[in-house]
Amino acid sequence: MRLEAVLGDITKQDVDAIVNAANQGLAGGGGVDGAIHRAAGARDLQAACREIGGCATGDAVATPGFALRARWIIHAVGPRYRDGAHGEPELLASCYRRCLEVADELGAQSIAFPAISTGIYGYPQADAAHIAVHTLRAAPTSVALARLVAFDDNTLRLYEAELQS
Ligand code: AR6
Repeated sequence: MRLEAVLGDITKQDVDAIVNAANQGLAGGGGVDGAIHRAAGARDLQAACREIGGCATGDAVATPGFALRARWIIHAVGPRYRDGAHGEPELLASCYRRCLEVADELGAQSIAFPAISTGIYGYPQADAAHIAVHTLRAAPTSVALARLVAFDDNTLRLYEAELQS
């Protein structure tokens, strides 16, 4: 699998599946979740999420992409960061692994990830970038391309450093 990092808006990515940084209730919210709901069509996406009902922290579920260019949205629920000693690294790594597993089940060839948990959920950006790159590199998958979409320059720099290491 090719792994790359770009600066941009995940809702604009031309990939088979984009990942949403969701909450356990799949209830929508701010940050990237709000942007994805607006771009996909909030009514359709809310109805699809309601039908699924919810998702555990560390897990991921798929809905259609509706008005997005991406055919699917994979909703992953990252951990809320407390101090790093409450299973946060394992739960964040699990999100990335589960997204690839769901992508494989869907037959998606390309997937774009936001920096899960690093906004409202408070995960330190450098630690989260390390986990994202190392987990994706180690995961067995049929996905051909995984793109890490940074929404700010600092996150992009962190991804680039991890990709070079
Ligand atoms: N494209 C790419 N990345 C983005 C975009 C975008 N359009 N918008 C924001 N980001 P957050 P979390 C980045 O807070 O920390 C929601 O209310 C943002 O800069 O969206 O996992 C959910 O419903 C940051 O780097 O997600 C949950 O309740 C990253 O996306 C909760 O927030 C993640 O920030 C989840 O919090």
